[in-house]
Amino acid sequence: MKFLLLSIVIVSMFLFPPDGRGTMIVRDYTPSEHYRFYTGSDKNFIGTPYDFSGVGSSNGGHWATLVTDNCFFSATHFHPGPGEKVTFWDSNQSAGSSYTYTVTGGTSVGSSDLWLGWFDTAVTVNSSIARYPVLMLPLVDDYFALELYNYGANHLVGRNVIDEVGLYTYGVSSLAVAWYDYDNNDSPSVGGDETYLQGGDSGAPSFTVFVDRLALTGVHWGISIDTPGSFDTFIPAYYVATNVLLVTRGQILSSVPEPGSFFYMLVILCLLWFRQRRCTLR
Ligand SMILES: [Ca+2]
Repeated sequence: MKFLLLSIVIVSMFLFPPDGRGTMIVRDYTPSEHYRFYTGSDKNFIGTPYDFSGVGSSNGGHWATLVTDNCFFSATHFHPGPGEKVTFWDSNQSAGSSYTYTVTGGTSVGSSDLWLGWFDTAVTVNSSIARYPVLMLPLVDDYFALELYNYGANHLVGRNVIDEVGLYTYGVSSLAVAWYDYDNNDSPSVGGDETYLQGGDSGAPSFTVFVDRLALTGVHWGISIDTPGSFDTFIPAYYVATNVLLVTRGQILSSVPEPGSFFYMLVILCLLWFRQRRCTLR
């Protein structure tokens, strides 16, 4: 496992003033390439091959990434609260079909900054809104050098490459994070698409492409300044903890690659054990 350098000075995004939340920096930002809802005839959006319909936003600038019929990921320090409305678009055109749902609740996943929220009703099955799987690779090192599609404020999409995955001690908590630098020197190269997160990006997702489809790796958490770079909460580390919460709502995360039957059995046994204990304690 590659651990983060403790000399990196982190400034978490929630330290930004609420009314001054910036938009993700994309090194050679070009609206026709990086703005999902660009309307010009020269549109050449880098995300065109992929389905971003499951990434929704609220009028409050909060982000929600759909993972099951009713439930979504966001950030504990910056998420849509109960009563807030979240809109999803089923294409890369803001004038196209959109669907709006009201948040009814949510909770942090353990002591992490990962937020699991839910809507009062299931996102309609006819809307073709994506529910994203989590990328579950066998080893932590397998995530090193993975190419990301980072979604950010104002519906921008850029790219970056994971440099580190590990635990970061923050206050009394140890958080599992992925870190990617902003140094114009990535391998594989992402060229002018390289991203550097800003305050308004908190709670939005990072994906990687697995067999031509998007799979979740992170939710934006913070940035480093001395060595410019961005932190995501590393979702795979919270896969089981999220399912412990989801199973009480009759839902479950999906993952790619498809887990072996033994892994499934293990997860289900853990969940049943947990549920039984909860019932016993009532
Ligand atoms: Ca980089």
